[in-house]
Amino acid sequence: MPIDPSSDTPTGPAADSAAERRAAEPVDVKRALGMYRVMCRIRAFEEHALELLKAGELPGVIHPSIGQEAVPAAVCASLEPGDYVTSTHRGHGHALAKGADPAAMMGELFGRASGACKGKGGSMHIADFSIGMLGANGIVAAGIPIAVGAAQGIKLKGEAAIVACFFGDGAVNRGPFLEGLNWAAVYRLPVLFVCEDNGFAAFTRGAATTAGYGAAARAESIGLRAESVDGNDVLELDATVREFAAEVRGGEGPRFIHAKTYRVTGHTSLDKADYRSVAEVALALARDPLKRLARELGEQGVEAEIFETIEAKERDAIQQAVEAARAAPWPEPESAFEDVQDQGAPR
Ligand SMILES: Cc1ncc(C[n+]2csc(CCOP(=O)(O)OP(=O)(O)O)c2C)c(N)n1
Ligand SMILES: [Mg+2]
Repeated sequence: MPIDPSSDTPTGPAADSAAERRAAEPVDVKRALGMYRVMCRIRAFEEHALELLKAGELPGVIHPSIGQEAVPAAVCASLEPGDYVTSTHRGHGHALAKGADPAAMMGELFGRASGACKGKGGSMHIADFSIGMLGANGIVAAGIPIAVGAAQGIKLKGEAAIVACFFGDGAVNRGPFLEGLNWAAVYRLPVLFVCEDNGFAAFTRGAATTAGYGAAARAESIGLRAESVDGNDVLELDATVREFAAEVRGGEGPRFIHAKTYRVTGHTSLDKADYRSVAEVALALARDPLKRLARELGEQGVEAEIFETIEAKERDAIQQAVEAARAAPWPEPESAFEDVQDQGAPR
């Protein structure tokens, strides 16, 4: 029997309210198509990157988020340009959804001077402060205290912004998760915590390493309003994010969303993920967030051509980003000493 990806990790309390919230309102087609566009952009970016890696055109590896696109698309649909996000090692979707330029991101993957970090960061360290993207991060759970610190800064300065903090299901078993949530709750900081539960922490299933009722229950135990939602249903996510983000923005303190999704690829571009069955992956593919939204909007009368046009446009834009990155110069060797934090370092 294949494992149902929707039920292999603990989901905790309030699993039904998100679905009820979503069912209670008519679909805003324009907003839904906007999220569809963002999901297509993320999918096209990563599929192109995987091809380029296979062809030997890109150095290193990437951590693809194919199958998980609904989470950043829905979360960032409720963010303002002045809001912030913190990310993970699997961060392309977070940056793109927050408005990062695909050409600058592709330039970064190629290691070129045109990259978002001038070619010094690579896939796993993309940051762009100009759009509030505070950085991808190779250390599991390290984005959590960064988000909380940013939110403390916002509060001290009396700003109106909020922080969306993305992290994986593996992060909930590390110390910074408790530290960060506790601090945010004590100071009622404007953070929307978003656990992207893709079923795995590297090669291990979440259920094998997570005790009790899981992420949302842990957040509730600290006093945060928390809910588990279907992370492959962008409309369900959107309905919950809108409500929770409005509360965070209104000064009600941090909120927590546990989004159940599925990592369709391996952990990295090198991982064949043969520790799971073909049938299990097929089950997840049937829940693909892009196809699901297209099917549902189609039932409401949105023509198939609209989805095809959006998808083709996003693919073209990414292809152009690839060509721009290929043509961009390498960083000058002297630039290795620019943008480096050296305060207090011995000379
Ligand atoms: C502190 C720390 N421990 C271990 C690792 C090695 N590692 C990299 S990704 C990963 C799994 C993370 O799982 P999860 O948080 O669920 O994120 P996902 O990869 O599923 O997106 C691990 C253990 C690391 N990068 N940092
Ligand atoms: Mg995971």
